[in-house]
Amino acid sequence: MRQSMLTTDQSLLLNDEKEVLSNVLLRLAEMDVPRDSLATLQKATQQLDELFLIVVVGEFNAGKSALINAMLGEKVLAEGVTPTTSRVTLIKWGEAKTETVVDEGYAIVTYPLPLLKEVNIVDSPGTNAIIRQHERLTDEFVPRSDLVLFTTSADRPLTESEHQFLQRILAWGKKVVFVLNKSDIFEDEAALQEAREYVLKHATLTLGEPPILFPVSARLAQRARAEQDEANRQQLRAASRLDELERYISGTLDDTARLKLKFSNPLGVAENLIDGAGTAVRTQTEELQEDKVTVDSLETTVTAYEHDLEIELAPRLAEVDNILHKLEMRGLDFFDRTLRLTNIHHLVRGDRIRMNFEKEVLNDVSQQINEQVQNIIDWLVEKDLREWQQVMTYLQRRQAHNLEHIVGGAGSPQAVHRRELIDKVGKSVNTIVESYDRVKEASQLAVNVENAVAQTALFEAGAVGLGVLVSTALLSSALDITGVIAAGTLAIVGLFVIPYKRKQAKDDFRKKIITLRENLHEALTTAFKSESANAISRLRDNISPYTRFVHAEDERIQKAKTLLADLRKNLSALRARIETTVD
Ligand SMILES: Nc1nc2c(ncn2[C@@H]2O[C@H](COP(=O)(O)OP(=O)(O)OP(=O)(O)O)[C@@H](O)[C@H]2O)c(=O)[nH]1
Ligand SMILES: [Mg+2]
Repeated sequence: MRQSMLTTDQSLLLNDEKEVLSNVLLRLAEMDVPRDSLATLQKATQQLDELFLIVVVGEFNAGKSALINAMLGEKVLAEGVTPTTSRVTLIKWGEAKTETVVDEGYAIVTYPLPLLKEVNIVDSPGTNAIIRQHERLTDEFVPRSDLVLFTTSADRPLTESEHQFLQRILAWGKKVVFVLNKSDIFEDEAALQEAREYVLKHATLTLGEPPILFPVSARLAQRARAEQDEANRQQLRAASRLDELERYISGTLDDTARLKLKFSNPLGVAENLIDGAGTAVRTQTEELQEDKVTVDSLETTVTAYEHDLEIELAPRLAEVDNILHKLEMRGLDFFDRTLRLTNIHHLVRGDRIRMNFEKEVLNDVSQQINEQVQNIIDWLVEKDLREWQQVMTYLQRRQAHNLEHIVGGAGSPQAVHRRELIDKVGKSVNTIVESYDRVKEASQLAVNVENAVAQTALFEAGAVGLGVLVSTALLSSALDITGVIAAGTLAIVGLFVIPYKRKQAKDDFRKKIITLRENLHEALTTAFKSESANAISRLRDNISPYTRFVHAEDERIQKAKTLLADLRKNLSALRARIETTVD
């Protein structure tokens, strides 16, 4: 037989195709394509390695194994007069000669013959031998075969068991070629002709048309291989008539249409799977659509919330500034009114001035500040609760949509997972909303803000300490004034000392207020910003298992789409190559 049935280009194409297909297999495996679909593709790909499959059948002792040995030119299989081949045996290419008994009825033999890279041959036990093994032959190998060599022995042509077997395999519509082996046993051509006629006649009855029949002698062909003398060798070879059979086999296997079909078959399987995966991906896209909308809404509302907190906090904190600003105004006014010469009699009464200062200036500033801070806290708590409610509404809407659409089946594993996630996230959000305790949240916040404020240097110069500091300053200036009165004249006191003291007291007071305002502003800003940030991250933490999953799914689906498109492109490129390479 020829060493190779493929041209170089066809061999290259075959290699490339195998590579592309194994890549398709790998990629599809990553995409959760059902295992049995992958197995189908794997099998179809493997069949490229068994590009041509010849199945040899016939009764025991017909010389099936001998015929295969003759065609391979090597004694690969055992021959014998008693039933010899006991298992269906696949002979394929391998680096070394090996025999693997797969099970009782099936064995694989490998042999390093180049021809076996393209042609796999199945040898079989006699048709009259163990029936169980025929099932494998008729159901597994015959359907996959390109050619069935129906071998019958010239000394008992077409036996009853062969005939029955022939009927069984006809259903597959396979090409069956008859080999009348052991043609060397006949003394003359007439006897051979008689045997031929017999086979033709009976086979025609079964097939409905005359079969193709090759009388050969496997034995003579084997002898020819072993013969050293060229003339003898050629004579034996001619007498074996094996060339005619081999030419026929090559011609059949070389058939362009059939070869194209062989090359295309696994591509069709791969395309089919890719289409399936594409449909799955499209379904997943649809399933994800509603979630993307929900996630977008969730993200938009949380971002808007974050933004609101940022811009609404400033005017609220400005209210606190305002309280201090009014305090400053009152203070300055107080000094203007109090620290004057006409008031000199009162000035010596430091405790009275301090009382007046507390009453007129300090007033209930601490309480006002407290109230405003409390207002901010209430605002924050209320906003937070409303945000949680909003998030819950979105999740509930999504769940309701799920319930409506669940009728058509549970959907992909991803869809199921996603639904469980929404359920989980929804429940946790629900629990938070339902157990939201405004009072508790507010008092917790108040503690946090107080702590933050207390941690600043403010406490010393703060509202609490303010009265003390201011009155100390006042007292000292008042005492000084008493001293001055004792020592100097009223004119000097009135013209220079009192305005000077007034200015000093005002400056001092203003400085303290500014420090107080800055410190308080910063402490409150920091405290509220950190509380806002906490609120935001608590929200985000709660919904993130869901949003993260939806984002990841979206990304995965996009990638899968690109990948499938690429694979499809590779397959059609191969198809185009098959058209040009096999013709
Ligand atoms: N005279 C002659 N004998 C042959 C020829 N081919 C095979 N034989 C002999 O026939 C016997 C059976 O050959 P096998 O090849 O073992 O037959 P088989 O069909 O494989 O038989 P099982 O494996 O038992 O089914 C052996 O002794 C072979 O030497 C041939 O062309 N002419
Ligand atoms: Mg045999």
